[in-house]
Formats: sequence, C-alpha cells, structure tokens
Amino acid sequence: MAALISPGMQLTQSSNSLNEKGYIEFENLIPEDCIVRINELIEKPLNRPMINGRLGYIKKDNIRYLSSSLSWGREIIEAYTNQDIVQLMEHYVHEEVHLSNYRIYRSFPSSYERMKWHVDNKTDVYDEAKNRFINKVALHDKGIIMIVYLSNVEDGGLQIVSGSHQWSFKEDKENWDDRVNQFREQIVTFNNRRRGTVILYDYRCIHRAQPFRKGNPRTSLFGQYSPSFMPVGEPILLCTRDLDGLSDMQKRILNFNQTPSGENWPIGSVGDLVHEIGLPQTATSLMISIFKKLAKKFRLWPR
Ligand SMILES: O=C(O)CCC(=O)C(=O)O
Repeated sequence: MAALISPGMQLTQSSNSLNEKGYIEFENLIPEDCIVRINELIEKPLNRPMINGRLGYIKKDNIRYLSSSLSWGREIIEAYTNQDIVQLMEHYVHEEVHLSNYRIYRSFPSSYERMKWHVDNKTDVYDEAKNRFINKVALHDKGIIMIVYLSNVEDGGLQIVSGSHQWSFKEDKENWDDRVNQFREQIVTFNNRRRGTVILYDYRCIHRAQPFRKGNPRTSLFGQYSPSFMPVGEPILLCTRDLDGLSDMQKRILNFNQTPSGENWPIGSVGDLVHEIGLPQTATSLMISIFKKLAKKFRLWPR
C-alpha cells in the first residue's frame, strides 16, 4: 500500500517522493466541503446523456464523461488550480505547467472493459480525415497527472507501476500490456480510499484504472498538467459566472488567451449514444406509431 503523506509535508520531501516512486498521495488536501459541493454540481449532468447540445455525459465503454467538466462550478476550478498542488507540480517539473487534458468521469463495473497499461507523455491530435485521435509518445515530456477520488473507492482504483517513470520514457511505447510480467511486482493499487483522496503521479509512470466486475461506480476528477514547452491541449470551456477574481496563476493554468491544440476527449460515438438512450425501444415505438397511422389511414384501426 502507498504511504500516506500529510499536506504539511515539506515541498522538497513531497517532490522527492515523486522522484523516487513516481507518485504521491494526499488525504484532506482539498477541503471536504469542496468535494461535497463538486458532487452536488455534477450529479444531475452525470445522469443525462449529452444530446443535441444539452450538456450531460458522454458515454465511452463503461465510463460516463461529464461534458465541459470545468464549467459546472467555481469549486471545480478551485480543485484544478489548488495552489499547493500547482506549487508541488512546478517544483517537481522545474517548469511552469498548464492544464492540457481534464475530465470528470464515473466508471461502472464491467466484466469485459479493460483500460490498457499506458503512459501519457504524448500528444494527441485529432485527425479530421481519419475521424480519430492520433497519439504520439513525446520522450522529452515530463509532467503530472492529478486524480481526485470524488467517491469512496473500494475497487477499480488507479494502479501505478512504482518507479516506472525512471525507465518507461527510454522507449517510444505508449501501451505496455505486453510487458506486464516484467512489472507485476511493482504495481501499486489505490483501492479502499476515501473520497477526497488526491493522487499525483509523473505521467511517464505506467498506469491504468484497475478493471472491476462488481461493486459501486467510481467517480473521479482527472487533470493532466504539462510543461510549458508542450502543446496547450484541450479547449477549456468555463461559465462566465465563475470568472470573477481568478488569480493570474489560475488563468495561466487554465490557458487563458491560448489557442487549444486539440479537441475535447472523448468524442462520443453515435452507436454509444443510441445504446445509452435505448433507441431500440424508441425505434420500436416509432414503428408502432407508423403502423397505427397507416392503419388509421386505411381505416384498419381502431375499428
Ligand atoms: O482513472 C484512472 O484510474 C486512470 C485514468 C487514466 O489513466 C486515463 O484516463 O488515462
């Protein structure tokens, strides 16, 4: 089990832990009332699929992704721009960082969905012609991912290969499923954690979400913070209600005045949406209604 480190810990000590193991874990770094409020803000949209411009969730595999995750309330912005966390990240990376990818999501148990073991020192550019994201590993990229558990997590938690940030970047390799036998002993699993747990890790570490077949869904907040020499990343969409009084640091982290270099991930598929809104049922009712109209027209029904 990973060692818990208190927020009072010195910056250099925390940074050393990141250097040595590739990760660090905090309890109570984000105030409990902020976590409660974020949960209130996201509950409704996490229960309605995004359709025709109405914000909600986008379904991909066994996960619901909240659309425009940063737009639902100021508390979400505060969590993403927490001063202690940003200070630690910049101390570790030796560069200013910015938020390049972000999402709030709810993962459901599944007997067949599995996230690949992977690294995130990469760029992901959307290819319009191929209609998909193209990922390219960037060997010189060194940054941090923050995951905040918004629900208690018993199963299906984050898994990290301890120390792998020290060697993974030597290979131009994003997916590591074929090497699991070589690093099995170094896997650290962040299960049985309370909501509010914050995990920071060097995104060159090999990691994934542990597959889980049963139990409660897991709700998480994910932010990828890249050094300034890396591309801006995803568009950051905010609500004007939340902009007053943002500090210069917050604006910098949120890429104010910068042009995004990509699209928001994920882009939902029509197939997933059809499944999500139960179109087979809708199609059946549509057919029944057409049948009834024809029957009426030809005076077959009602008699
Ligand atoms: O949710 C997790 O535990 C890991 C997420 C992750 O690795 C990703 O989204 O790339």
